[in-house]
This record gives sequence, C-alpha cells and structure tokens, in this order.
Amino acid sequence: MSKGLFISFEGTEGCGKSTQVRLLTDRLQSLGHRVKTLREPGGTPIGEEIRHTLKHSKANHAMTAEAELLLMNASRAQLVREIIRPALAAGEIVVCDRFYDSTTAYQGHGRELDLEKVKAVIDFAVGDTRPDLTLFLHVPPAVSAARLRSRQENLPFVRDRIEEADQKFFERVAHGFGVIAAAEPQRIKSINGAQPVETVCAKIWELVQPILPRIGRW
Ligand code: Z5A
Repeated sequence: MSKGLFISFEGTEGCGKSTQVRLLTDRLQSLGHRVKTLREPGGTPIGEEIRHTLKHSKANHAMTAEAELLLMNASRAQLVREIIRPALAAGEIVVCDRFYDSTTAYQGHGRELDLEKVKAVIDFAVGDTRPDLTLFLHVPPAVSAARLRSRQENLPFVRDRIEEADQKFFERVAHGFGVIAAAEPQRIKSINGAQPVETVCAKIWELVQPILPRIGRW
C-alpha cells in the first residue's frame, strides 16, 4: 500500500504557522505533489462546527477545560478518519496547521489537566496516525503579541474564547511546547520563527526536502 507524508506545524499564536503552511503547500504543489492542507481544530464540516463552538459561540463562556479537551479531540478524531488516513493511504502529503502537540501544550500545560489523561484522550483520537515530521516555530512572547496586534488592526474584531485566557496561561503553553519538542527531537524540529518569512521558509524546506523520497516507499 502506498503511503504519503504527514507534516504538522506547531507553536504559539502568531508564530507564523499559517504563513508557512501556505508557502510549503504552494512549493510542494508546484513540484507536482498532491497536498491536503488542513487546520485544527476544524478541517471537516463537523470539525468546523466544533471549532466555532470552541472559539466563537456565544454559549461557550462556561466551557470547562475537560470539555475543551474532548471537543479538540472530537474534531481531531473526525479529521483523522475522514481526511488524513485516506489521503495518506493514497500517497498524498498532509500538511496540518496544529495537531495533537497543541492539545498537550494548551489543555495539558496551559489548562493544567493531568498530562497522562490528556495523552490517553489523544491516543484514543488518533490511534497510530502520527506526524512524520513536526515543525515547531518558536517566537518570543513579545514578537507573537506584536504580530497579533498588527493583524488585529486589519481585521474586524471576532471574539475568540481561547485568546481571552490570562498571560500565565500562555506562559505555561509556551513552556509546554519547549518540553514537548525536547522530548521528541527525532520528530519535532524547532525553528526560530522570529526570523524573516523567507528565512523560516528556507529552513523548513531544508527539513522537508530530504524526506520527500519516502513517499510511496513506506
Ligand atoms: N488549540 C488548542 O487549545 N488545543 C488544540 O488541540 C488545538 C488548538 C489544535 C486555534 O486558533 C486555537 O486553538 C489556538 C490554539 C487552540 N488558540 N489560541 N490562542 P487559530 O487556528 O485561530 O490560530 P492559531 O493556530 O493560534 O494561529 P494564528 O494566531 O493564526 O497565528 P499563526 O498561524 O501562527 O501565524 P500567521 O497567521 O502565519 O502570522 C501571524 C501574523 O504575523 C500575520 O500578520 C503574518 O503576516 C505575520 N508573520 C508571519 N510570519 C512572520 C515573520 N516571519 N515575520 C514577520 N511577520 C510574520
């Protein structure tokens, strides 16, 4: 059975994931690869409804950390079975803006849920569907905040419940990503996301290009 390649992007808000996901997708497609570009939470019709509930629904003020954990993984379980597994089985490249490391960072470290229980929920949601490569863009909090401010100025205000968390929460998330990356250096590659877009893009390509020949040969 042919098998594709699964690449996830991770990092704190404003680290530049979405920008780099777009650039990588364009480059891979221009080389003739079939690419599925996804985001979490979301990526399927059910997942996008869950995303709305998690971020923007008027009724979500009272959401507990446990409900948040389960909703993130409900969206993920759907995405894995509806899109990711069929795409990988067909030899496509899946590029995903966030995957389960975000749950460990935000719900585990950020919301301070028991990390073993968080892992058990993730394992149930994804089974053996794991990224081959995870690109972790790290930026200092001040850079991330400045980028989000400047983006906000150009967008209509849309309420996002997760962004309303306090500063300590985001500090725990940032620390959590560091712990996660250090624990799996084979899969997770850290890149300084504070560099210019083109520099980050070139570093990512240095990591992606060598593994492209694996497609179809797993
Ligand atoms: N979440 C969770 O809690 N648990 C989970 O399991 C999952 C997610 C999967 C999803 O929000 C939220 O869900 C997120 C985590 C949580 N919450 N928070 N808070 P989202 O999908 O709406 O957004 P995001 O994933 O946090 O990303 P973002 O804020 O959209 O940022 P980004 O994708 O990393 O960055 P960007 O959009 O590419 O860039 C931000 C701005 O900086 C933009 O104006 C760019 O033009 C600029 N930029 C990008 N790169 C550069 C460089 N290199 N230099 C200068 N400027 C740059």
